[in-house]
Amino acid sequence: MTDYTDTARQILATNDRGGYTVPTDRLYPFQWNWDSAFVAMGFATYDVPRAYRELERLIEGQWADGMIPHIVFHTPSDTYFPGSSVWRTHHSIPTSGITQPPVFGLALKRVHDTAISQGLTDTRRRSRILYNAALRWHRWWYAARDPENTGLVALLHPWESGSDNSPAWDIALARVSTTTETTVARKDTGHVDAAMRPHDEDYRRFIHLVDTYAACEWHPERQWAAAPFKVAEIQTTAILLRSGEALLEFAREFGLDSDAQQLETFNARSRSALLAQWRPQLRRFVSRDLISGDDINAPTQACFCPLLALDLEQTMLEAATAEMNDWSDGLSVLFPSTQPTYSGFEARRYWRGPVWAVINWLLMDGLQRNGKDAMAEKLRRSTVLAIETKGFAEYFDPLTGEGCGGLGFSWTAAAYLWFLE
Ligand code: 2M8
Repeated sequence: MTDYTDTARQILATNDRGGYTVPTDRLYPFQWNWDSAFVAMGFATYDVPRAYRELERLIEGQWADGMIPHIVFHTPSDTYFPGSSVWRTHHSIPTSGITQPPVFGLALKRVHDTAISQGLTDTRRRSRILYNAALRWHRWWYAARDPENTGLVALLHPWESGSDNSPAWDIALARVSTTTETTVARKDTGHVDAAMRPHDEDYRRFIHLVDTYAACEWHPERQWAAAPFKVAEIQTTAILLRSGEALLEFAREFGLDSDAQQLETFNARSRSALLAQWRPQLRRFVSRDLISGDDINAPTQACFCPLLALDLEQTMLEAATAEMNDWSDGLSVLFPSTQPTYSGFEARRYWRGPVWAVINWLLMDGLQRNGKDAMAEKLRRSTVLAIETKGFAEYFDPLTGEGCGGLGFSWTAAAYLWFLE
């Protein structure tokens, strides 16, 4: 065990708020959905019961309709905007009203498999409760966010992608009004350099969307009808499908035939829908703007996330990995969240170029699935080196390798622990 493994564990311990982990102190003082899924996999490398606990605390916030919200506000804090009063969700445990990428099913499977291999007691019971929650959430995704059964699930808010201000949303988000009845009192720029964060105008649009959906009382059908931002998204769909595969394995293990049948239908539909988003001339996958009906051609990391859940035929695989190699040329750290030669690329501004350890985790998984082990290893080494040189930053500048955003960051620590396994 290296010193950095100890440091990574120490970061998770410091960010522990009683069975759940905040992404980092002050900047993000609550429980975030996909952060916790990654954190659970990090905990699984040395403390499986704590890994279960992370997921159990997250589903305390699950809604009656199955949605697992993107933030659970377990304990009040005034260091973050937008806090629970802005969301107006009126949920018994305060939560936000939108969701985040469903890494949960995938994380649960890894925690479960580790627990089984260690012969831990109570594993099946704990996994079964979490499986039920995950399945309800997947049903919500397909009912609420793909009402026409296309196989691609849609996002109604950029925050649902986890890649908040990605250039992928530039065109769709520009249509959203900047007017809002809420006072936009940002706290993030008091914690980190404003030049690394989304612009004020983005925030006004983010909050306009919150106002719009709060006015729909967070009812999925009313939101679908009112949404001024609606993107059928490939990264989220790929994650949903990958987690759907994990849930299908659970359903079979638990002997739940009708669940298994339903999951097979969900998975098959998403698999063919994702494949249809491949664009050979671009050598990548694309999302679709459901309001304009157009492909979203902005080159971002999401374009390669379908590898996570698809077994690509050779020509596609070679084309996608050649494209990934082109983007990586001359960088200090891989893999950039936007193609460095693209006009919208910004090396340090949040999701517009920087490297995120958890995205590398997903890309590595997809590359390994498709037999591209050497490339996966390149990503792994690059991430580990960046962390060992610059610390457990929220993300990294791909040009200089500099650590940016919040420090002592939970998902970077979790990724490091997983990468060193
Ligand atoms: C960032 O997003 C939040 C809003 O959800 C924010 O900027 O306030 C994103 O990086 C997101 O992917 C992440 O889950 C969250 C907490 O780490 O921070």
